Amino acid sequence: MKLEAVELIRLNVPLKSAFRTSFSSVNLHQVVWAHVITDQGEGWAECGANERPDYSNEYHTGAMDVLKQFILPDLFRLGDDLTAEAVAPTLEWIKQHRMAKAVIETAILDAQLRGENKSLATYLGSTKTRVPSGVSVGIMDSLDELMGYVDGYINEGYVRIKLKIEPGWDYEPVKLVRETYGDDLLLQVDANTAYTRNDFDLLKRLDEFNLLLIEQPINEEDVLGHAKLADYIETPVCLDESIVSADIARDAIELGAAEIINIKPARVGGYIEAKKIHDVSVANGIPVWCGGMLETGIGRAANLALAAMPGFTLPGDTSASSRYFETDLTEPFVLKDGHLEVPTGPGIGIDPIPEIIERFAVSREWIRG
Ligand code: OSB
Ligand code: MG
Repeated sequence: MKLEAVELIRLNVPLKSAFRTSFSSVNLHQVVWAHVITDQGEGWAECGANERPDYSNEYHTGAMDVLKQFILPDLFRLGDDLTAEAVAPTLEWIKQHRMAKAVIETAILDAQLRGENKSLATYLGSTKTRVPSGVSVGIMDSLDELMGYVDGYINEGYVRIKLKIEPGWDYEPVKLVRETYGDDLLLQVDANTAYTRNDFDLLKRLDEFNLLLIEQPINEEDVLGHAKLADYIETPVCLDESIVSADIARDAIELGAAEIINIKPARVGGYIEAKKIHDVSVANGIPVWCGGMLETGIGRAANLALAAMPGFTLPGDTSASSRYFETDLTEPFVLKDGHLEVPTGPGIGIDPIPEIIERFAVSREWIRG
């Protein structure tokens, strides 16, 4: 396969409601897509980087810059030797920048698989035809507002609720949700690194609520701190931000820091590395689930293929399009009986709708080899 041209598209897609985490509040999904043209056909992918370097060190214009200056020239230079599998080894000299690497590897993989008439789910060895949907619920201004959203999601059929927490918004909201819906509700929390090693007693108070897990309570670089916390509390510690590669996953598991892992392909450099994390987790008896970055249908389709792998034994943040957007950029993903169907078409199995790209695109730029 040969890379002929790449279109980088910046999109601003309105969210139905503001999504607040311990690190930001957003009401617009500002995102970059890669649209690749190869001699075998085209491919699409969504970049996980946020507008600001608040979830990880990556951000839009940074990702676009490293793509244009370093990543794309190297991939054009591969000529006929381009394959999705060759992307990561070619780019290994570029430190980190995993979200930028992931978007281009995924778009190339989409083109490659479309050319082979094979679905991403088949490529990954996925076994399920549908996956259970959880929903990630942001920090709210009041408990009343929170309960309005949680109630709506439960009525729609979401099978698991994840509450975003931060100091001052933890014990009370979790207690209220647990007491309102009872012990059968699958409930978990995500702190996005908002706590420190000094907060272990505060986090231990959550033990009474029988949570599925607590996600990334402290700094992403403090893997040992998470191991200490995992010893101290009953709630299983799940890592998100800390797990940027299969090697780190292996080490975090051995340390006892990762009792569960949230796999986000964007964060780890793409679906090939994500599969390796799945494999090392399964080999060690560690459950995994698929995280999200508020993706449009283009990113969501690929995440569903991953979430259908056998080790994904917990519901993911793979919600329906309607959880985020009035208008998605693909055919919307619809919740059926608490599940989303895994696309079966070639590649990511779904196409963007050109008129809707035009509606939300703020810039489109072509780069040629
Ligand atoms: O930590 O999982 C996270 C969204 C943006 C950045 C980080 C996270 C999230 C979510 C939402 O929790 C997941 C989703 O519904 O896509
Ligand atoms: Mg998280």
